[in-house]
Amino acid sequence: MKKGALIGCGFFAQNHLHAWQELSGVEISALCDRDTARLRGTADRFNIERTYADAAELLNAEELDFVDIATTVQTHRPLVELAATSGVNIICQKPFADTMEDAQAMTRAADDAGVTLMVHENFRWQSAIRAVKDVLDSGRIGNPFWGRVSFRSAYDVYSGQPYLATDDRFIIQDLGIHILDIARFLFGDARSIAASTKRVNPLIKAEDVATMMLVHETGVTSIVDCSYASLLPRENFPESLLEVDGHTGSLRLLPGYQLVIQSADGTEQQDVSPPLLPWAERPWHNIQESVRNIQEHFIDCLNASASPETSGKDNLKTLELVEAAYLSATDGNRTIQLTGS
Ligand code: NAD
Ligand code: 89V
Repeated sequence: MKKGALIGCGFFAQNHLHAWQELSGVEISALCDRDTARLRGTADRFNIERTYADAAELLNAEELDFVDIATTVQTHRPLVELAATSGVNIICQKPFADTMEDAQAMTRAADDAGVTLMVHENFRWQSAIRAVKDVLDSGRIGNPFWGRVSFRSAYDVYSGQPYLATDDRFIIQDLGIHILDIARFLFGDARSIAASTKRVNPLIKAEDVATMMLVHETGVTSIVDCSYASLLPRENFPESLLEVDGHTGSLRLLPGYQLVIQSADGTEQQDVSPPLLPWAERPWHNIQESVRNIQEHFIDCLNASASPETSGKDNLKTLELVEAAYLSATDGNRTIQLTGS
């Protein structure tokens, strides 16, 4: 049995706790939040007795295999470094860091301490995205040469996550980071990126629209486009739509989780809708299922002493794309060459 503690009992952490409770071989034995009302409410809801207002106290007092850090980005570095020096494994929410320097410091701290560090980069764990990856790996559409990963919505994300309206960065750092990670997952690491951003909603501080073009090491060119300012006939939140063209066919992941595959054998349509877990609610069920899947992967990796798919080191490459996209957008949309971190 792996024993963990959750740090940060806010909006999204409730999903983590539902998922931990559903998984076997893992138990969340303590909670930490500096907001006492949130701490108490979450402890009561999930029936967890041991609670702390301070993460250092938690780590001093508890015998843990891991901590699950579900705070916002500003506190990730101090909490990850604290957990690493305490010798516990770490799963940390995205965005992993505000700067590459912070991200590199955290991966170094984990390496020095010999602990596993995984970033909770969950979109690639959505079942529809996994289904697309399986088709690509099967070779049914041949070698992909072009792709598009698209997330366009007018869903009100600000009421659940008010910081999204006031932070200095918005859609690339919060959502684009997932969509860029999906592009990496499907098409491989990127060699270059160019980006354009826009703020359409006058009531928020930062950009709510971003369009990016990536050239991948595999030779794929991809478009990654995100918007929270697109009022469409059908609201698709929080679906990522996909288009991939390969040498012998193509695929499309259409609204409603409909996957259409065109190959020399003809057209096939599959329903790749995510299951509605007992604790989940529409339309978030797609994200909620991916939370369960990524947390299960984390425990599997701890049990097998294996490196997680979205380890801290792996996530440096997604973060480098985020940083390069902002640089491009503020510097005439120029193409930025990536170093591979
Ligand atoms: P939130 O503000 O609702 O919750 C964060 C909580 O952390 C708060 O209760 C706060 O008091 C607590 N906290 C902050 N610093 C702390 C510290 N040092 N010690 C103890 N407690 C501390 O935020 P949220 O909306 O739940 O988002 C949390 C993270 O989850 C963000 O990084 C966000 O980007 C991410 N998120 C991820 C997904 C996803 O699909 N992966 C979805 C939504 C949010
Ligand atoms: O997944 C996320 O990080 C969320 C949302 C889907 C609203 O962008 O913040």
